[in-house]
Amino acid sequence: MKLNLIRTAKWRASFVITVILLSLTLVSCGGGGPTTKIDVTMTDFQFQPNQFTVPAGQQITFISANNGAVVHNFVIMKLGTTAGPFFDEEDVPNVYWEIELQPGGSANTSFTAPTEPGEYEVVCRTEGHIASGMTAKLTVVPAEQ
Ligand SMILES: [Cu+2]
Repeated sequence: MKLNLIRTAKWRASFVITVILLSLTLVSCGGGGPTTKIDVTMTDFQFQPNQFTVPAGQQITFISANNGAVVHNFVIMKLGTTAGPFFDEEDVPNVYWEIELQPGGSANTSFTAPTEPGEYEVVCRTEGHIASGMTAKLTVVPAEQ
């Protein structure tokens, strides 16, 4: 009887641990599915998170805060284009959508996701920030019919 109780307790503990591990895995993968809401924190010099998946052509709510000490931008480059190692004048025509946030600033706005599915580069165009690693990836997937 006592042994059975111990076994049950052990089984419960391993079950709880499994559930916790599973939920952590789901959270760290970001769920994988497309979302119509992007909530991103900008710091010196990162986007957190730095991967987004949205449905093509849909209105995307964009919520962001700049927790850094300098100006940051969220710049979505057009499909098939890249800003390269630094953003300069010749990259301007390749911008799909962008927003600039002052230090301590925040935004609650929206934009229309590109209609063409694919992987879009996201960068911060403030000088030197791409080199510092301030990039992200926007994946556009076909919208559900
Ligand atoms: Cu930046």
